[in-house]
Amino acid sequence: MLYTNAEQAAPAIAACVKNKRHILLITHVNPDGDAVGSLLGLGLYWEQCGYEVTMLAPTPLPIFTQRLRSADRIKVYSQAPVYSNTLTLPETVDLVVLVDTGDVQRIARIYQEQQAYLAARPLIIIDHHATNSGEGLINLVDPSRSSNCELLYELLKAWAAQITPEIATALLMGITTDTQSFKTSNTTPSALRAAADLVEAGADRALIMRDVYSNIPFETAKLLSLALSELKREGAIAWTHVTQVMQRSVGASDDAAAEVTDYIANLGGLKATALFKERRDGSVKVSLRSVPGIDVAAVAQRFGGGGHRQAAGATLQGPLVEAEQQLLAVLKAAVEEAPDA
Ligand SMILES: [Mn+2]
Repeated sequence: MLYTNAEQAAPAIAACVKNKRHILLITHVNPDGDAVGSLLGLGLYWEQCGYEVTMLAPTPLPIFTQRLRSADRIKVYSQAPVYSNTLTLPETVDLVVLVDTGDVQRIARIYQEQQAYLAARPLIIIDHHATNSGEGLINLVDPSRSSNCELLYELLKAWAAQITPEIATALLMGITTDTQSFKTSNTTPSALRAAADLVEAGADRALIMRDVYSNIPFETAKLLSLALSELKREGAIAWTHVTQVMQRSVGASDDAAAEVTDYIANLGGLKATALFKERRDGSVKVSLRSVPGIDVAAVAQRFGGGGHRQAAGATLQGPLVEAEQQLLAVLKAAVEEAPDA
């Protein structure tokens, strides 16, 4: 069943959850603020209702979310004990809920290693990616929402849920980060209203601002300077890259490249930007941003990726130079086809 609206989905999700005891919440690989906010916002609420809840991220949380109260409640699959190599998921789980995850494969190793486990349990998907394939028993997919956390807020509101300051802070984190601080085109009146309601419910706005925006590690700034020195422009497109050598030379973390993506997305006079990040295994992660009218999700999908019209990503095979050439050709065509954007 596919719902595109929280109010319509609320009774069906509530009915499915009602007779369950142990809920496993999972989000996407390389979780962002919206992913972490979604796990905590919904997870803490269901805990408050008396369910046993396990919150799981495929890979470690970004630094800026780690000071959220309860962030340490989230288990990280890739940090499973080395002796087993595969994290054993609790047998008592009788419902799996995927949040902020456009495609089940985006739970990465969990998807590959836990297929039998997942197949044996009902799945609910709650997401805001237009590219969501809707593989759950119940799917709530509303691409009009700025963030999955905004969608979850609508769902909690439909349930007349009690939103504690802790839940409010988690959800506001997701709305704030997915709208890049209320700057993106999906900063709708409803996103702003949700944020206002959450502040009213006691969300710690100051903590989010300090941790997300005034907390850039020194090594990340050094990486930014290296990446900006390689910035290139052709017409209305600008791009740059982050190599493993660059990253290692300044000791930057794996998620430092996100700062480069954000920085170049804020340059004026451009229609699209791309950051190519070389991964340890030699594959290349591209992060695309664009102005309204240019659909970078469609560009990403050509390479097996996905995301939103104005912010999307894909993983390409290396080497870096070839990945750049292939992707830029498609991106240029997309920009040229939309002369009015
Ligand atoms: Mn999101």
